[in-house]
Amino acid sequence: MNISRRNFIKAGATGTAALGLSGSLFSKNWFQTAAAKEESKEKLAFTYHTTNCGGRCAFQCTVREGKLVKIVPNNWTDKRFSTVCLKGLSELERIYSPDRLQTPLKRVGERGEGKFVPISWDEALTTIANKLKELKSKHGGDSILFSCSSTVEYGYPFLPSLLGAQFAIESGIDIGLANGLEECIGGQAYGYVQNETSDWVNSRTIIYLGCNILETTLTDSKFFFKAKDAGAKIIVIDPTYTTTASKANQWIGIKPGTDAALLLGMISLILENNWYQQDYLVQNTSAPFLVREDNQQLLKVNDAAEGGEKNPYLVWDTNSGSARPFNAAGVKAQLEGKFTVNGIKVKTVFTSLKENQKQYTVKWASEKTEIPEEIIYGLTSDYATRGPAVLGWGFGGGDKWANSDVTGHAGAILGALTGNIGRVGGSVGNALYHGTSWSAKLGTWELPEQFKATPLQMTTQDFREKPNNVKAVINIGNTLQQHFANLSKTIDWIHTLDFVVTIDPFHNPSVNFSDIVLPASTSFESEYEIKNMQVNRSHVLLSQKVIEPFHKSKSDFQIEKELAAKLGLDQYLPKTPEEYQRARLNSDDPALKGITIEALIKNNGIMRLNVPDEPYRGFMDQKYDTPSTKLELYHEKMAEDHQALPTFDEPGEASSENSLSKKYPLQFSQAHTKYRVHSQFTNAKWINQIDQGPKLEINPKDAKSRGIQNGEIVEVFNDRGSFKAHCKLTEALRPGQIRLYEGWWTKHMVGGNLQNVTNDQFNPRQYKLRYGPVIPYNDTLVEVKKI
Ligand SMILES: Nc1nc2c(c(=O)[nH]1)N[C@H]1C(S)=C(S)[C@@H](COP(=O)(O)OP(=O)(O)OC[C@H]3O[C@@H](n4cnc5c(=O)[nH]c(N)nc54)[C@H](O)[C@@H]3O)O[C@H]1N2
Ligand SMILES: Nc1nc2c(c(=O)[nH]1)N[C@H]1C(S)=C(S)[C@@H](COP(=O)(O)OP(=O)(O)OC[C@H]3O[C@@H](n4cnc5c(=O)[nH]c(N)nc54)[C@H](O)[C@@H]3O)O[C@H]1N2
Ligand code: SF4
Ligand SMILES: [Mo]
Repeated sequence: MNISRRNFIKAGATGTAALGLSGSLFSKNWFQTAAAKEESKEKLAFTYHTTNCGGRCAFQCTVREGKLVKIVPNNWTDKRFSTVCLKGLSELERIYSPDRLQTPLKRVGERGEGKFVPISWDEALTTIANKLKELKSKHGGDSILFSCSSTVEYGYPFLPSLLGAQFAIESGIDIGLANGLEECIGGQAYGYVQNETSDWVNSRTIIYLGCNILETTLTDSKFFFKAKDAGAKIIVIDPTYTTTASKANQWIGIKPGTDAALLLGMISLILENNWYQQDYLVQNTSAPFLVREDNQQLLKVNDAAEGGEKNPYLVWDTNSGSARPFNAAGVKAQLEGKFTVNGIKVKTVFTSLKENQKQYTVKWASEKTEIPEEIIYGLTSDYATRGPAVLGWGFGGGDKWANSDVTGHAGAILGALTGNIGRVGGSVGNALYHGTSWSAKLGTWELPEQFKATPLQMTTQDFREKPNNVKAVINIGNTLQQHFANLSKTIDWIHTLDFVVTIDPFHNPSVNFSDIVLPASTSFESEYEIKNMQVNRSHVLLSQKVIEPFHKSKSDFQIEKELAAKLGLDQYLPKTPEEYQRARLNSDDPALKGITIEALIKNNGIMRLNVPDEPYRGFMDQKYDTPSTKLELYHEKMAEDHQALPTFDEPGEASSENSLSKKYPLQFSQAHTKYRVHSQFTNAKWINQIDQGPKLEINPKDAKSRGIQNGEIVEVFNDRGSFKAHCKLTEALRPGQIRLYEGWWTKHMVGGNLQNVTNDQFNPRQYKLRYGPVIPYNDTLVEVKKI
């Protein structure tokens, strides 16, 4: 299964109907494009889109006299993936945008002022290399932090090791729900659903919880509609009436930040109505394990040591009427009950769950979520009784809230109660990115032993406040805007650093805070015929050079290589991207058999792995990557935080229980839009014709009470800061919530940046969880006023 986004960046293929393009574009001829044959000055090149959008469309590009003039979908072996969206098509214009960084720059004004002079590559790289050498020798390699945007495919795989530096990508982002889910299932990263989306045709009920898949994984929309056509009931739970909600069988509006309450209410209904799968719970989960009443820990053979297969947890064996190891031969575990073992009072995890759930009646859930009781009942009945069911969430719904771990945990329990994990047509987890598919283990390029990166010492946001050794940030992309909430704190931190570098094709807002700026090429440009390669959606994709590096830009590969040379260390690196990709294909994974650079070139850059034709389905053997190999519903280490079983927790900030809501009564949501990928395409002129600049969306009721008319300029503010934008009145948003799609550059705003107001307060208990605390961007209270 695909597990890492670093090499993979959430994958792709699309339902063309959603794109609103004229029908003729989608004729067969267009897909097959014969045009190039007629023009001798034209060449075709094959690549894929590296933007972090959930897509991963592969392109056949037409280059005429050195210029990219046409993009059409490349032919995948699996034709369902042959797609492109407006953003892909708009690259024809955007990569030639005036916002491109043209040459290396050196800062001459204050940090943040945006005053630079052009310098040569030699001066830029020499300055950087000398500074990094100096920092490493004075303060150690860990004083250098590489902070990388999620879209950057060649994320400088060697320099952090050569320098002993730290490397961060999406630290504290998109891991809130996975934190809760993966304690139960075992580590996968990002907590993707267990089954590939093409398995949804086998589902009877699909619930999208805070997941706007028809915009945020456009290319999986055909699997959404196939499932709907095959009879799945599709239910969207979202505070906002979204594109996905509009195509579902049912939309359930929910009060933001209360997803855990809804899932807890559903768990109670399943328990009360005996809608749970008793045999599944006994065989595949920790439900029969025994919880000690005295210290809330699980009873094991040796209680002084960690539990696992070798030091098994005990269950109550109905055959012998005694406590025995869960994995001992002949044991028949009892699901419910209270017992005394060696004088210690214990009860099963299932019994504890039932007791913990008593407080979460459907009435309680209805009050918290503002969803009527009968709707919660119908939803739960659809989920638990119609057959295989998917509970699929996104990354921008319940995830970007301080209480997201509870939601993830409750979701895992729902999947376990109903036997929907490791089941055809079932799944629980993140439904975006085509995040689950057949995969293969690529080979690596090894550096000599002495070169090792320093493991990331904390969630990057904490570098701003906790004692640490970071003195230089190499920002690859736009992380200073995107990867930290509460921008003024980020700027204060930046001002304390010795050295800041940005490497990006565009003059994004992070650039202005940098001492040296390097113009990177886009994913279409390269000095070399072969650019990169990845395993995605059960295929291997190779990207070729489409055009020469534009202006004086260089590819990330070339920048890393030349910087390594300045450090006197380039002899350890691959000489060309091709050499690197050959090393990665050098693997004994049978899924890669016969897949070579030559074969990939012959196949226009796409080959299916040697894997079965059917959809990937995880955990069909019911073996999990947990200490007990079972689904672990009870989280011992969270007992002192009252989260051994999911226990409702109000949002960190955006809750009506919070007294701050009197001063700042509106919750500020920042969803992701089909028109952009985060902070990319804000400057795509063709798309800007449809999506004309930032619009602060607000319900007419909230606008009226503040005397705000459609289109007027408003200020959004709280104690952290403010920003200004034109407003748009819309009934799609519920009263009490406002929204601005994330990612807009500062220069596109009427004033400020949306990140000025976002909540950066971590939930302390989440430091104990596997991915650390999540940045609660959406858990933000604000007020709005007319200017
Ligand atoms: N307030 C708020 N903030 C958020 C979010 C939110 O919902 N609300 N969402 C968060 C989420 S989920 C995510 S994943 C992050 C995303 O934020 P990022 O990971 O920063 O992603 P992008 O904004 O797409 O930025 C990509 C940058 O990389 C540059 N780039 C593109 N290709 C290349 C390349 O080949 N080489 C180099 N060197 N640069 C390249 C682009 O020009 C762009 O400036 O944002 C997070 N920030
Ligand atoms: N086109 C495009 N595609 C993208 C991206 C992009 O920027 N552009 N970004 C990619 C990345 S990195 C990510 S992380 C994903 C994000 O993908 P999604 O998670 O699908 O995106 P969002 O729009 O952030 O949030 C999903 C929905 O959650 C809802 N929501 C907000 N708060 C709550 C809540 O408390 N409860 C519930 N139930 N719902 C809530 C929002 O109204 C929104 O409709 O998209 C990926 N795909
Ligand atoms: S931005 Fe559009 S074209 Fe690019 S990968 Fe995503 S869906 Fe495909
Ligand atoms: Mo993300």
